[in-house]
Amino acid sequence: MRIWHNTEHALHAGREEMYRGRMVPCHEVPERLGFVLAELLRRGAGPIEAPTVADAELDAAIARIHDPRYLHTLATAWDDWVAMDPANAGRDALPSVWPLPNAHGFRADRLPENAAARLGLFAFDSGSPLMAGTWRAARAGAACALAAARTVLVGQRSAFALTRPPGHHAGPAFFGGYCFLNNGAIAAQALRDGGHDKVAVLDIDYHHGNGTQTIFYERADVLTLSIHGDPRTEYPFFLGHADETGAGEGTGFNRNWALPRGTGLPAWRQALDEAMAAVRTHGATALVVPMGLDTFEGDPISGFRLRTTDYAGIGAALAGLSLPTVFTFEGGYAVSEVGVNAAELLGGFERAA
Ligand code: Q9C
Ligand code: ZN
Repeated sequence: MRIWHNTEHALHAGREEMYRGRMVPCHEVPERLGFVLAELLRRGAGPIEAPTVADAELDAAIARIHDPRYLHTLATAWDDWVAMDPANAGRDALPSVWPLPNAHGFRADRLPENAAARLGLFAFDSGSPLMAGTWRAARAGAACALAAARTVLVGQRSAFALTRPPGHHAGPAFFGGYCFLNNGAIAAQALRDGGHDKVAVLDIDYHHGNGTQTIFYERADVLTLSIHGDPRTEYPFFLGHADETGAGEGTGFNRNWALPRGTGLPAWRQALDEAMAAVRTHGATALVVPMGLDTFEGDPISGFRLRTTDYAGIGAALAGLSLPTVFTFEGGYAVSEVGVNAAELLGGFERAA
């Protein structure tokens, strides 16, 4: 499997996130990617390369998914944050006020001149800090996603965008859940633009892929499917229910499997089988798998009970779809196990493909 590795990922390294009224160490740490890379290297997977994508082509691919005003804010967020107060250079940027445009009559049409407020306009949580290298890291990650899509567009069976920060919570004009640019959506759109008329995104991260769902919610060409912890009790709470099936032309082209905490392999695999049946019914000719390993029983912030020995079978099942497949690296916070779990899934896919 061709693996596109973000060599700039460590430029994004948050210190703390807000959690239950206090600041706690970030879960989404650079070591996560390090463990995946080390395990893939140990197993001789690859080739593992850094993508070379022309700036203009990368910006165009990102702009197919994200709004210009959002991208401008992300690109300038750090400088604006430091300009607000020179002492801010010593701390990560986090929003602290949100306009809640649909709820409280606040206006979202004016871009505030205050850096923290500006972040609040585009953030949906207080757990996703930005720092000096966030934009560069996220942008280089989008290049991995684009390179992975191009790999399958030229005929290879599969590719893996090994990048962080992750992407599936990021929407057209919002960040959150440690995600800034939606790598899976960028890959899916690149597959569409490269000639695949019907694409499916099958999100297997523990958390609902709210960003991806929102991006494609009114479209029939990209089927979005997500298997995740029930949002009644699990992050991101405000989206991911089974009755969200798409809107407008996209009606019928979104499906969610919201499973209770404690779900183990049998029920999870039942959901996967149903989701894969939906991929077949859609007639997708290419597949994107936002791959979170936070379904693992040892994950510190999640509630499913998948085991290391379960992941190869999941990869093999996905290979049974017989589709060109792009994997993106999403969540997974049991840091020392995330590498083995990712490599098991990808290895299972490869052996069965
Ligand atoms: N503030 C992904 O797996 N954390 N994102 C909630 C701490 C949010 C997970 C509690 C979890 C986001 C890509
Ligand atoms: Zn997750």
